[in-house]
Amino acid sequence: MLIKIKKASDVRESEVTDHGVYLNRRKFLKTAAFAGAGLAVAPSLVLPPHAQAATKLPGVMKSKYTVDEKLTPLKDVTSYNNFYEFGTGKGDPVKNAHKLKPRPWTVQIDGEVAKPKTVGIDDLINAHLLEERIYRFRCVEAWSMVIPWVGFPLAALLKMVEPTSKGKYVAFETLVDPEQMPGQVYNALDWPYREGLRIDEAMNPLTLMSIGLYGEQLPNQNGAPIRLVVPWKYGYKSIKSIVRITLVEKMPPTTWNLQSAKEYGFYSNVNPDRDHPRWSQRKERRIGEFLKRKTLPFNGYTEEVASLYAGMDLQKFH
Ligand SMILES: Nc1nc2c(c(=O)[nH]1)N[C@H]1C(S)=C(S)[C@@H](COP(=O)(O)O)O[C@H]1N2
Ligand SMILES: [Mo]
Repeated sequence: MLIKIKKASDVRESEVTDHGVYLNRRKFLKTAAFAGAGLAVAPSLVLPPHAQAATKLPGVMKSKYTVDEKLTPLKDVTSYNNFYEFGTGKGDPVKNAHKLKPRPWTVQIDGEVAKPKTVGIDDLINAHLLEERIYRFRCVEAWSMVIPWVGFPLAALLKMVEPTSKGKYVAFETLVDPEQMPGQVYNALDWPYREGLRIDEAMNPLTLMSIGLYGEQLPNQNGAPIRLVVPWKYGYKSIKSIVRITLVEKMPPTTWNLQSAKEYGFYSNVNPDRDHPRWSQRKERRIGEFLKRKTLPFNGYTEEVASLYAGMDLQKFH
């Protein structure tokens, strides 16, 4: 069953008009954010008076990078989670993540870049056009969801800091603070949680920095205030609650690869032809469905990403 990715030409006129208004507003904010002193002068986003909820994100455009599939209910998206900083059980994050304080929050962007920055989360958000993208999300544990994320391409953030020619990989780190993340008292993983991408994977238009889902700010258990979403890779690549993004020359260490290199490679592309040493990856359970579905190569995003791996042995470089 192939998934239809909406082309720009499929977008209805009404959507274009509605979102055009928002687009102009975001453009204005973006221009203002970069005028003169740069991010420091970004105006904070003011909610329109008719906004229904304080957390409802304004100015979000529909994206052409969207799949046309039934959404996983919000309740499942926010109560069946992997976030080991709050415990190793699927129900632990929703119980424990209230301890996380997603504001104030800063993200340090450094390493092989011409313009390193440490930027407040709201300035970072205001500097970008926000899009809603419905992506499939496939956990390495053979379950999947369909989630309407809100965010902006990682490529846009990277352009802002200007990677140098030595910036061949991007490394990400989650917050370390056992007071806010009680699971960090235990050594279930080696903290901070770390992930990494090759620069061309990071620059691919599908690679999203997410700040919300279902039209609202990210719930803590889903990685507030900002997390990565890489829809053609297993879920663990999509690192949550990011505090640092570093451009590096060499392939960076990643948490799950350090834990067990045979089970979790650096690339971690969804691949039904490469079994996890302890279970098959041929099928998956879509949360909320009874029958299993076939897992698709690159999670169904072959057209967009297969060229990144041309000529590579995907069994070896798993
Ligand atoms: N910091 C951090 N990020 C993380 C994890 C984690 O334990 N810690 N778990 C990963 C795994 S295994 C998955 S499947 C997804 C789950 O994202 P969700 O709970 O929003 O569905 O988050 C990923 N990002
Ligand atoms: Mo996962």
